[in-house]
Amino acid sequence: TGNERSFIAIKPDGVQRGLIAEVISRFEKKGYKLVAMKMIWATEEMAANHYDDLKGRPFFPALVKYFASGPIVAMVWEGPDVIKTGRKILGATNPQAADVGTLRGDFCLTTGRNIIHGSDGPESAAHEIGMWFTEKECSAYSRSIDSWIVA
Ligand code: YYY
Ligand code: MG
Repeated sequence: TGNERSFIAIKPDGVQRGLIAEVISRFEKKGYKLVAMKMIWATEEMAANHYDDLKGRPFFPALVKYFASGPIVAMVWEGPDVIKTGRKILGATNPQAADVGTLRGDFCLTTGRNIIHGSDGPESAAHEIGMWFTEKECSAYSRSIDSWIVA
């Protein structure tokens, strides 16, 4: 939980709907540090690999098509407890169950178009970061404001 990293991706619907800045803003204002970011149009193979733990679920084919339906914004965010807290910022998987004030609670309506992905644990975070980014693409840097954010 100390200085963890989480993989966060704005899905194709979030990009199409103009929610890139809104998502970045929530994580940035919270105090988390953006250490990698790129826009990428995933192939269905990449989408299937990203969601390989869900292979065999009835919604898997539709999920893969949705995730590969347009460019996504892939990011790595760093900071204390960013995996668990990041999931709270996203809100519940089903937007109808997501609390108001969360990204999914505020900006979307159905599970099949829930605008954003976030790693659900340390193992998936490591797998996903390694899948989407090289080590060199993740910048380890400090900000002069860090001591005003973390103590
Ligand atoms: O991590 P999170 O995105 O919140 O949910 P997962 O259970 O990992 O499922 C990934 C993705 O699959 C979800 O964001 C939407 C889709 N999905 C679905 O379409 N229908 C379901 N019943 C469950 C998940
Ligand atoms: Mg998940």
